[in-house]
Amino acid sequence: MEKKAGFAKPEALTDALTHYCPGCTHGIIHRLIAEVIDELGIREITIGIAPVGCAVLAYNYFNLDFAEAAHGRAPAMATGLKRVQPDKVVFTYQGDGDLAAIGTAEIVHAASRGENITTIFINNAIYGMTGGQMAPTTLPGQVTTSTPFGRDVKLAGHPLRVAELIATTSGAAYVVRRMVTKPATIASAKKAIKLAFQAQRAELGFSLVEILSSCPTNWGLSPLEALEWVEENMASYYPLGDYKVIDEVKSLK
Ligand SMILES: Cc1ncc(C[n+]2csc(CCOP(=O)(O)OP(=O)(O)O)c2C)c(N)n1
Ligand code: SF4
Repeated sequence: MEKKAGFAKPEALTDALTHYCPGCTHGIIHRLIAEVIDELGIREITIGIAPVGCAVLAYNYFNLDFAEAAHGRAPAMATGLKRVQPDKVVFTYQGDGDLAAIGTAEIVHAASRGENITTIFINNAIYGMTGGQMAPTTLPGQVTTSTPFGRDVKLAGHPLRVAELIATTSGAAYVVRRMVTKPATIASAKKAIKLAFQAQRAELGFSLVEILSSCPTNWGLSPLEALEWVEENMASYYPLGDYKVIDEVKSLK
């Protein structure tokens, strides 16, 4: 049967089958990024940086130039690539273990320096790839393999709100939080990704789109339950919203 144009695979995705678990929203986010790259016509000039984590093989799934960074170091690699090739569009794709634990210094300083790069930050409140250990973004009371009685904030500290933190940096131009649980929220996430890339093309500085994402496997939930868990538990601790949008970015809309 002929595919409807709207559902055709974006050119910016390869034909490779992904290894993501059923119901994992990494796949949805990959597709949104690819659709945006196609719509902006920037596939030939875009360079992605893959993280360490479940998205470690992202370079196999995107049909564009990709580099692989050591755990948490994607913003440093993106900085170098963008500085030597300022005409390229450079983005990092990072999970919460990658970006908000081992990579905290890199992301804070890249944003603070106002590097003209884009980060797509996947917050699924857990270390997915390594077996479901506590991440910096694990919710208070959340059971993980390393917090079997639930995260005790007195012992393990409080979850880190990354969008709010990065929005305080002077070099950040566009910092927002979205989720991908149903058509309306997915459409909103896509618009945010597009605006982030447009901000970079307009040389306005650092942009970060945090996306609340599901990990049904390590949360021990069905795919549908996991989406509900994002809406009911994650979105209340990590409110969706625009945390920093400088005027020049607003005028791009
Ligand atoms: C230097 C280093 N330390 C630790 C690890 C182990 N490690 C691999 S993935 C990962 C966490 C990934 O979690 P996250 O970034 O949240 O991505 P997810 O798998 O949930 O998508 C860790 C700690 C590693 N590969 N390298
Ligand atoms: S372990 Fe979690 S984050 Fe990793 S692919 Fe499976 S559902 Fe997605």
